[in-house]
Amino acid sequence: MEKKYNRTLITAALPYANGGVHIGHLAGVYVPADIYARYLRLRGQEVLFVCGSDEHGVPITIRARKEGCTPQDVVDRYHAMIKSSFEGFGISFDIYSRTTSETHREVASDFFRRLYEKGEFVEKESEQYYDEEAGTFLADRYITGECPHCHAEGAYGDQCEKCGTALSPTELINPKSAVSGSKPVLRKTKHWYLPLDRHQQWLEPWITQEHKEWRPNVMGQCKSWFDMGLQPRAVSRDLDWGIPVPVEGAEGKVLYVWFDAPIGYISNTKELLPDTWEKWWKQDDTRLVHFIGKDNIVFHCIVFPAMLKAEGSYILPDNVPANEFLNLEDDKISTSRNWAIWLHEYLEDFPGKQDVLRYVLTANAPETKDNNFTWKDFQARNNNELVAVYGNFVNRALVLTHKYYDGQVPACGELTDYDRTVIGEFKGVKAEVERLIEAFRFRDAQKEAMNLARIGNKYLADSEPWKVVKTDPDRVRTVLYVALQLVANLSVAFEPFLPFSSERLRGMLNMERPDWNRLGATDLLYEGHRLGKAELLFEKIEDTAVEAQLTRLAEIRKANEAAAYKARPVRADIAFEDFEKLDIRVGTVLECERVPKADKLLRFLIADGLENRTIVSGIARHYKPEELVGRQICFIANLPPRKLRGIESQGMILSAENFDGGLSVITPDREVKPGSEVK
Ligand code: B3M
Ligand code: ZN
Repeated sequence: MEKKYNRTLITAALPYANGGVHIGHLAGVYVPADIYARYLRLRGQEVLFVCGSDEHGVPITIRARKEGCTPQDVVDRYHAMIKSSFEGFGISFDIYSRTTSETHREVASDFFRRLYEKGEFVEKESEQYYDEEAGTFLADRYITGECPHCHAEGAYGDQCEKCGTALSPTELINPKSAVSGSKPVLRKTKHWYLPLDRHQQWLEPWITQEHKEWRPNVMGQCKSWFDMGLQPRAVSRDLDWGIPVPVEGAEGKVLYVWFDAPIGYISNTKELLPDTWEKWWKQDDTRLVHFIGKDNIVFHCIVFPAMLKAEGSYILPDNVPANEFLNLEDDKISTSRNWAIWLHEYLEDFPGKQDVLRYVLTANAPETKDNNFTWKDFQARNNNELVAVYGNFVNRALVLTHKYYDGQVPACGELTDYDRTVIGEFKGVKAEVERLIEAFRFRDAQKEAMNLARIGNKYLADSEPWKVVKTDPDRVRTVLYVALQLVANLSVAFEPFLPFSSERLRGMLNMERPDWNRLGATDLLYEGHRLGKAELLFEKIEDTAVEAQLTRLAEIRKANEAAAYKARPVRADIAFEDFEKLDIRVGTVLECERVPKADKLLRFLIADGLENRTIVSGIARHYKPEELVGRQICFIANLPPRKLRGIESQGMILSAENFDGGLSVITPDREVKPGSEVK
């Protein structure tokens, strides 16, 4: 049965305030949510779009400890930064607040207390690691040790990053507290659990039968949780950062971050609308939609609905369109490895080009599977689609109108069959875009919008008004009239996707804010309407801009490799006499040249203080021969001669091998006489 909804409450996952937001977040959550919100508003529906920073949880305390500041300092800094990134990209939240707000503390505490009083929790004692030196229980992330599976050192209490296995802290071999470095001990502690096992009986049919329309990736994850059987989940933690558990006997305990964070959607609504918030959360003619990334599915489809149901007065989500992940240049985006494009950096590097990124991220949206962002594709989509198709069409239509009709919309003459076919095509776009957006298929919806521009370009190319103007001015009037209607339609169709460009385009058209319901109409601009000034809607992105980004990523990759480098362990001891057997000398390079047909080898003639000697060395990839002539090098002088490519090599040149395989010859610090010994 189709429900009758009168308003839509849209939430976007609350980003953790312990780092910036990057293109993965934008593509996965915030751009699709924003497209949806803008679209519904354009259609004249009652919409509320809510988000905010998620400011509790262990990672924030770890970051604070590392930086030597308080958790509040950390979240203050990142909250401001995240908020301004979202504003920069035109993410049209009605409110962007934070979970350290006073309202949130109240709402979350009340929520917990209510479940507690209704007997919706189970209390359980368990044993957990405690740091006696620091006098604190340890979150899983605060305990490190040897991985029981791959035996790597430094595995965390919740996961070994080396082999990826999920762990529990008691599995670690030789556990160590990350707070004091001491050996933690097990201590009894009490926590409150949400008995999800009890909720499975309604959750499972609610999702698998009543919400068959949810995305397959979402449904798949839910089903696998149900198949494993839901387990009680602790909703409190022993931690000093968070919202205190508001019941007696809970000193030193706070709400688990995943308990308070989704309540943030509610508190932010209440903060914005203190008098009417309940209609958004408690009236079943409100449709609730959560936009999230795939790693948050279980919390939004299972845990939060169970909390809402247990509370008893709230509606449940109607859909949870979760996206998969976006990779960057074929590698997983990673905050810790800085493998990301940060929004605040993009805004600095490409000022005024927010829509380009919005466009590319939607075109590559990871809706059904993980997807990849590359700078080359970014450039290609900008240059070949936004500039060559959309911008080009708009520019031709406007410039011709300025040229032939002094910037006024001409009168439409008689339509030909061809005109009617074209109009028919663009009339169809509205229904198609609507169908796709409502099915959360934003990629395809944007493609449809772009189709309008393709239709327009082809229409102008086929009709050639610049040629016909000499022979049939009436025809040109009609062609430009139709083309201008198409341009106006583009500004409407793209409004949810590319709001900045739509606004600029409306300026060029001298047009009011669009009404979605008029999309497809052929009288968006009237005869005689005066256009604004024509400008370029999009600019080409040059190779140099893309290369600068690729260079930056290459540097990050290099730095990561360097950081991952571990020195090779020292070999077994040798006797001193063995060392003395080696005869290492300094020589001066007299000649150096490539060995033909051997791309690794260089032939050296070395002055060694006796007779000159020839040495062949495999360092051709690391030096140009002329760089080395005249330089002093070190070589082993008493190795038996060896033939390499037909050349007798009398010794071995010493070089240091960098972690990345690069070779660097060893040179005495001050010049010495050729033949000097190295000891
Ligand atoms: N902060 C996780 C994340 O950013 C979490 C989302 C909370 S939504 C209530 O991936
Ligand atoms: Zn491991």
